[in-house]
Amino acid sequence: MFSKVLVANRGEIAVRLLRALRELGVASVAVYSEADREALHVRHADEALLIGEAAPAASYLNIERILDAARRSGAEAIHPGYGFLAENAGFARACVEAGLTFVGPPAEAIERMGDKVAARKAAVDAGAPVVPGTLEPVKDAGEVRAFGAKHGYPIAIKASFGGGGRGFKVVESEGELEDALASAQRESSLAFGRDEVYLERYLEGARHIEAQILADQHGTVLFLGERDCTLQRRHQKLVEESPSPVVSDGVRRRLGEASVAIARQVGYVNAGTIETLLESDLDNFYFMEMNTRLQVEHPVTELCADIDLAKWQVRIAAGEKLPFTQDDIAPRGHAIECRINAEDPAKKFFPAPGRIAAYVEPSGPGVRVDSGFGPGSEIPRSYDSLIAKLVVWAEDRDEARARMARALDEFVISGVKTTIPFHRMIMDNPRFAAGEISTSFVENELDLSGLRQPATPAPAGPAAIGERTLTVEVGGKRFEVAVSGLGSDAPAATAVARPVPPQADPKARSAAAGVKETVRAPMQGTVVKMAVAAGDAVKAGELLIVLEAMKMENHITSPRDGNVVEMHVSAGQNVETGASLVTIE
Ligand code: MV4
Repeated sequence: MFSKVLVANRGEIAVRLLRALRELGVASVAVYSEADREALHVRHADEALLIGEAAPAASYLNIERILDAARRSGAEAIHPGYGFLAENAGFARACVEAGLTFVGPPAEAIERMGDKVAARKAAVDAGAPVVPGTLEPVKDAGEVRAFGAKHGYPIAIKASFGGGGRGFKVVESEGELEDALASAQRESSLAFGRDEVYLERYLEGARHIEAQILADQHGTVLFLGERDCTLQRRHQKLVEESPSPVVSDGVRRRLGEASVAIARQVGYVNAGTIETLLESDLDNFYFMEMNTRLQVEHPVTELCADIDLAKWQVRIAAGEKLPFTQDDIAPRGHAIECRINAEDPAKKFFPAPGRIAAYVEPSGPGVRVDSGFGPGSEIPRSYDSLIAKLVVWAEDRDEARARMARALDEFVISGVKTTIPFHRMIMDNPRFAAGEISTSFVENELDLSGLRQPATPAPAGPAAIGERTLTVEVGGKRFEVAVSGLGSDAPAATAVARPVPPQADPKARSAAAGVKETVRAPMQGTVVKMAVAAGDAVKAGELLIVLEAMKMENHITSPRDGNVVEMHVSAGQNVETGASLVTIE
């Protein structure tokens, strides 16, 4: 076993890994950026080293600075966590060249799976089912047209070096194909510096099922069960569970065999995840890609399989042998994870960074909280918005849902808006309760605009019992007033879920003569394409502008039929949320 390991990450996953090292009796090193001087993960390590400024490129993504921190501290191995450098084959290689152990798969396996076309070939070679599609990158629209003629529509265009929904486009018909291809290529080069794309038949109403793999250096490859990650929004997972409520024993057995075969095919070692789509018939699954890291949602597998994945990652990297076989793996019960993000679910999950005021974690039977923050913590704007993962285990799914609802009610976070009210509503949603959702559920079937954040609890102490003091300004003069019946007496989260009202046929909304309507930017971003010009006649739903935000392209369409009377922006321009884009009359 190593005597000292460096954790090249931050937030909840750094805390998770530092805890694992402490339990293993291995000395730990944290690294932190200037934005994370007060961060919780720093306090969980035996020593901590500042590696650079807040910008990820200057710190958590900076290979040289991380290797230097390892040298300075005398660490023998580096655990990358997820995100940042976790799936960077160059980093894995640089570790080895510096005489350090990378706690993860061999660089060759990361590289092979990072190329999604090569990954599809590996899956085919392993005899696993892959989504019908190309086994080479496509170069031009003619190839897409030929694929459509052969396999029909819709078609999925995907970035060969992509992930996370970037460079992913669905083509519904031949007419959309050229624009979609160009858009996927632009998005892909922007996000990944390469514009190769490939094609798949688009599977409608599919579920997102992933398989957890754990492999040692001695030829043991285990399947530890599946996770259902269907509940997402814009490719951001929100709720994960294990087992999947819709995976039969037969599908599970085939999924496990296929996943192990794929891992063996690429010489995989350490923890990894095979991502699949399960068709709406709930019988056919298809390999999509492999994630060569420990995933955010690994705790649901840990709770059901009763295995500590983080500790096994370190032991495997140190050369230890897995002491069990596939026959010893018998996942039990049901686990659910909710991602508690600093985001406002009523405002399209807009990031809500800031300083946490009150923070009280739930506890009690079957509850686990993996958190990177606490009372007074700052959620910096520079990184993702994950505050904590709330994970529960129970004997069955209904008990797990009830336990999660109870734990969500106990969880107090004030000072920043969070996804807690969203999750609380989901736990009672009849469709979720029945396990009947697809990947479009959050976007198409929920109206979240009425979701309310819980009232800020009154501060602890005598004031919390009956009375608290507020400062009010009346006519510019400040008064101290004692009020009662506020704070802790206020109702808890009122979660309102209403079905989305049927959309009026946009075509029926014809242009009311002389009435102007200005289309505004739904988010801050860069105008990358102007699809119309002043004077053009447009139809409801027609593309007006392509707005790139957070490396994703957003199509801004016309709310109704009419004429473009004014363009307020031009290509290349940066716009703020709410900025006027196009006026239609
Ligand atoms: C698909 C698909 C249907 N058919 N591929 C979205 C991001 C990328 N990782 C893969 N994605 C999808 N690929 C084919 N051939 C549907 C999705 C998809 C999706 C997949 C998993 C979880 C959520 C999703 C939400 C929308 C679309």
